[in-house]
Amino acid sequence: MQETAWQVSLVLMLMITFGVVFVAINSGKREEEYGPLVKRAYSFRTKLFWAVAFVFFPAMIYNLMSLPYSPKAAASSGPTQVINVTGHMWYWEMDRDQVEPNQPVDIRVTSADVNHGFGIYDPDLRLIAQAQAMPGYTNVIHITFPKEGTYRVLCMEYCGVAHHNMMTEIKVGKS
Ligand SMILES: [Cu+2]
Repeated sequence: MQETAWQVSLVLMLMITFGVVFVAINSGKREEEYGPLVKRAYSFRTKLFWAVAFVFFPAMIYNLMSLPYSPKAAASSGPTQVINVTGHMWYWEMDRDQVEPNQPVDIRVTSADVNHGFGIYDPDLRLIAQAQAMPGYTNVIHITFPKEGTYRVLCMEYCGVAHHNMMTEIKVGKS
């Protein structure tokens, strides 16, 4: 009985050994077969990277160019007009909403409660300036409005359920 168990065990162990050796040899072969395939895939990935870079880099530059990094220095003269702005949930409080065109304006932006975003859009609804409205701190926007018209102010920082209602206007024109 013991003799039989030993022989069966030996046969099973040999089968497992052959199995392991078979797999080891085969997987080595497979690696060789996959080598060129992997190389091709990697070179495709490299090409794809450069194709994407060449397409998206100019597109990114083009898109970022229209952002108002610094309001264009328009010809301005005369005294600086000051608008004091306080953001509240959910409205803008401004001590004036009308300014002269082609005269410098300082917009002093703060908040009474949470962070808001004070974004000014020109009559064509292009963002021309923005500042963070922060409680306990005043950010100042130096700007000169070149065109007469109604400029819209929208909140650019999500500040609660009625965030979308935080709109107001600045009228640029002779008083
Ligand atoms: Cu908001």
